[in-house]
Amino acid sequence: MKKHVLAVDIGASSGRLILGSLTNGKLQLDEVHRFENSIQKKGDYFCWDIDGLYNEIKKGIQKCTELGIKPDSIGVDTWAVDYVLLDEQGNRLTDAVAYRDSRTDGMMEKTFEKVMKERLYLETGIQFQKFNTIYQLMALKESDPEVLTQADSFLMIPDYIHYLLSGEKANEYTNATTTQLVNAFTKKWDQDLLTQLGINSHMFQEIAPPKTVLGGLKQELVDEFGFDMKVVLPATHDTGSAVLAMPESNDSIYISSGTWSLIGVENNFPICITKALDYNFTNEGGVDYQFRFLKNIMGLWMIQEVKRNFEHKYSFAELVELSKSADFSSIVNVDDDRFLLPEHMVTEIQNYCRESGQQVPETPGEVAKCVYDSLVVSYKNAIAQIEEIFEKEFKTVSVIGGGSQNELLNQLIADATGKEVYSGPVEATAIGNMVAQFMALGEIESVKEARELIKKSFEVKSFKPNTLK
Ligand code: LFR
Repeated sequence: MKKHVLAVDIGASSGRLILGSLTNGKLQLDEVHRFENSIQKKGDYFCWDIDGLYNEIKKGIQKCTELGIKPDSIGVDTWAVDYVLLDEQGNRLTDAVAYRDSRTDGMMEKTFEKVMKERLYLETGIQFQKFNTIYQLMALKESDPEVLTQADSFLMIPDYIHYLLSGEKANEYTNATTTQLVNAFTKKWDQDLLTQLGINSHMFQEIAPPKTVLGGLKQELVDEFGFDMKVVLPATHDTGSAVLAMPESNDSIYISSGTWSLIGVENNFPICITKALDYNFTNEGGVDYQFRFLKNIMGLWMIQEVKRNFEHKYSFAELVELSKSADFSSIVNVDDDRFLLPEHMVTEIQNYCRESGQQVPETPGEVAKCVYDSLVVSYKNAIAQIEEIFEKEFKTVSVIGGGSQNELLNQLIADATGKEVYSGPVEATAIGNMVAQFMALGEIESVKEARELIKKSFEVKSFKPNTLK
């Protein structure tokens, strides 16, 4: 019988349940359910509506039964770093506070008073972002210390959803690394670090690698849906799943393009040298203990917010078209923290231009052009840093994920870098999630086989540079 896996892929602006099956030697995708996601202010903090997300997942599973399909397994991936704490009965002690919330302001500096920055990097290999879980936990320690000491379990967002589905608790490895609390060499929670920071170490679960079968559905869910399926850990960090789905090439730099642009290369060991620290590159854990040596660039979040500021009057495609006819050249530093969660993105971009003595964008086309051009400047800088660290030139850039559909951006990257750009697969994250499940079910043997299958199944487009550099 043909096997079906159900990939639950939740991003900052939407979530999807996509069925995957292997048909005639190709991977086939069928979207069964899609829903909105966003951060909302709850009390003092911006939070994710975790109960709402879980309900949407249940709706999606229900839709499978309506289609007459009983998937063999399910696995969830989301953005990284965010978590909930549970008491002994499995009740939530904290809301799912969103990483863009300002509670972590100043926490990085306070943490460095207890642990040297260099030591943190040498042992975890993780970039310094003020929203990393480590700083979120330090913020909680300041605001609600008793909650932190009382907590029985720490689960990241996909871990928590897996727990709601199966009743089993585990901290999945790829996402756990983004906490900046996992030792990059032992792949275990860094106990010394936890002690030094005074973070309750009992709440952490065993770290489980992707492809682990957590168990089946909880009995009450089996009764509700009328069938059981395996709950399988994919790379629960969406970027880990996306990069797993990258068509193979040793000479390519990837950009996993979505709300964030994650730009880097795959590597089989962590690079924790001073230059990587200075340039703030990360070494996030991947499937089969590969590492993603990459950098976070603010990404399409900026254009999503711009679209919202113009009250969704223009679609993404229209913003691209308008930008093409704009005669405008101001550049902002997209990686400035001021763009993480500004009250109004367009105003923030305008203020930046004004403060830096540049022309201020006024029309939607000018604002969009400013965002695209500025992103490309940041990509180009990151590529130069990667090439400096690796002491080699990479020949191509592979853009994967939803943002790879932006052909203007792909062409701008090709033109700015002088490298050929490949785009696709668009659904990289869901595909990566699925192939991990298929590997766990014994349907796909290895990552190599998975990537060959992906290459055969999905279209990849090429963009050649217009000005050879
Ligand atoms: C992308 C992503 C990035 C991570 C950021 C915050 O969706 O997972 O990899 O740095 O979100 O969690």
